[in-house]
Amino acid sequence: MMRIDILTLFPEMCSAVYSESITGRAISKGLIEIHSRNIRDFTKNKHGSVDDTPYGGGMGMIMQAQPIYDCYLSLCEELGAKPHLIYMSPQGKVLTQQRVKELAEIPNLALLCGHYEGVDQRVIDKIVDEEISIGDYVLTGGEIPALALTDAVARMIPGVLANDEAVQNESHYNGLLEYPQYTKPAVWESIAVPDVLLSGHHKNIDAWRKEQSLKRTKERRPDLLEEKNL
Ligand code: 4GS
Repeated sequence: MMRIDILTLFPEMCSAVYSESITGRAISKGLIEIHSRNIRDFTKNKHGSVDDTPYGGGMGMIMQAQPIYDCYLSLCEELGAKPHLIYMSPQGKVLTQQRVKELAEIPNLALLCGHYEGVDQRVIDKIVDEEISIGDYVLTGGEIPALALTDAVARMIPGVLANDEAVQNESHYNGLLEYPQYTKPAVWESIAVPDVLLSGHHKNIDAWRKEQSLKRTKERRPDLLEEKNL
């Protein structure tokens, strides 16, 4: 079974999110284990602090190596193995659906969440296997990125989603954006659903959806098409 461990200063923030909805159900069904480990529990500082000012000067505080390292070692001990440790940071490679699929095959993932201005580079160099960013913008902590990655990985595990089609048809699964979707009523605010969807002609419906996906991708994300053609 797959297991994900989140190394964080805010374990309750993480568990509050993954205990709900589809990830919560996946945990109850025994399809995935998700845990959070509080980095602060591993401080050896008498004040319980986990950060200090940067050498060389500059703004803000830096997370110290020792509590992170000891938190990681205690996880390794509990697992009886080294997990694949990912540091969530804007310096990492931007996460893609392709990488999500690959990560879903790794039995033990651990996600390190930074806070403040950063993490002492020495502990990153010593234990981190991979750095991943969820996008080119800056958050206040790595928890939301870790939860985004956890959510994306969990839904790739067989049995987590109701039907496998839900996985297959979605945006980015085949490198294209999703086609537009409609539900009842057939006319709303004088706006009708496209005729083809009411025709019952499945070949035509598939062709229309494929064409809409391509059109949308061309208009909104031409970069995805270029990537596909490479
Ligand atoms: C991201 C991101 C991020 C960077 C954490 C500043 C606190 C913050 N992490 N993808 N220090 N984007 N991290 O913004 O992963």
